[in-house]
Amino acid sequence: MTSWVVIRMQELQEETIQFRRSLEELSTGCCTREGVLVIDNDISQSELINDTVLFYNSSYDDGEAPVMKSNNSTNGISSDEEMNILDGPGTLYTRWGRKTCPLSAELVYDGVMGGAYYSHTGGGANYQCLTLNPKWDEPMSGYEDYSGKMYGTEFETIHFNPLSHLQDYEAVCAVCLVNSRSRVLMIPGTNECPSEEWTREYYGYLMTQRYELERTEFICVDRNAEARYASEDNDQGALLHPVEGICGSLPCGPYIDGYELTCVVCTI
Ligand SMILES: [Ca+2]
Ligand SMILES: [Ca+2]
Repeated sequence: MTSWVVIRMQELQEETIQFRRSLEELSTGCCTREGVLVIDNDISQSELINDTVLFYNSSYDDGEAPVMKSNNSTNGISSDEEMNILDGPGTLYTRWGRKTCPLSAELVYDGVMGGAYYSHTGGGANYQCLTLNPKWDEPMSGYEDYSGKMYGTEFETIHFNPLSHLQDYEAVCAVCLVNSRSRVLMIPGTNECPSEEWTREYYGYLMTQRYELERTEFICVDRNAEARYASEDNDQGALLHPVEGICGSLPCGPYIDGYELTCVVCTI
């Protein structure tokens, strides 16, 4: 038998923890809880525990929170973990400079930062979060001239006190899954989110490759960045430098000439 349950997801702060808690509340018959979940019709404890709850594409009423339907027909799969993966539209972001995710998100995978060599004019401009578990499909040994090249990504922060201890170390990264918030925003120039409705996932420094080198992109690197173990040799590769604001073309006053820009990654 298939029964449909309509669940309205509202603002979730610390969503992972609260979502799990709210499932318990739902299973004991609780129907509403402000800011967590509102369930429109009854769902029994056995249905929640024994059946996998699958959330299909959400639809939006005018001005309403996303509405999700769960089909709790039995399909033999049942776990909280499954529910967490499927519990909403969700979103993903890359946490540059750390190999773990904050409590507000779940780790999808961690890896090392990669990119094109700092002086190469071709290849990709964007930094990558490379898996530490690569799989191959008919690779050919040796170098081929007609190829792009992927290098590791080193901190070049010797002149920037907050990150100077990372000089020449290779940066790590993590891809993080947010279950219930569905929009992600990186704001350059601040380490605070726009309002309390937003969840600050992480904050840090805006970084890119030095202005005299080839162009990469601007990314937000965690304030407490980590490096790959024992990677202090100067291997070069793609590089990470802090970004200074230049006032004049930028409005002076809010921006101070030569100050290194902060950044924040927020979800809602
Ligand atoms: Ca290195
Ligand atoms: Ca400076």
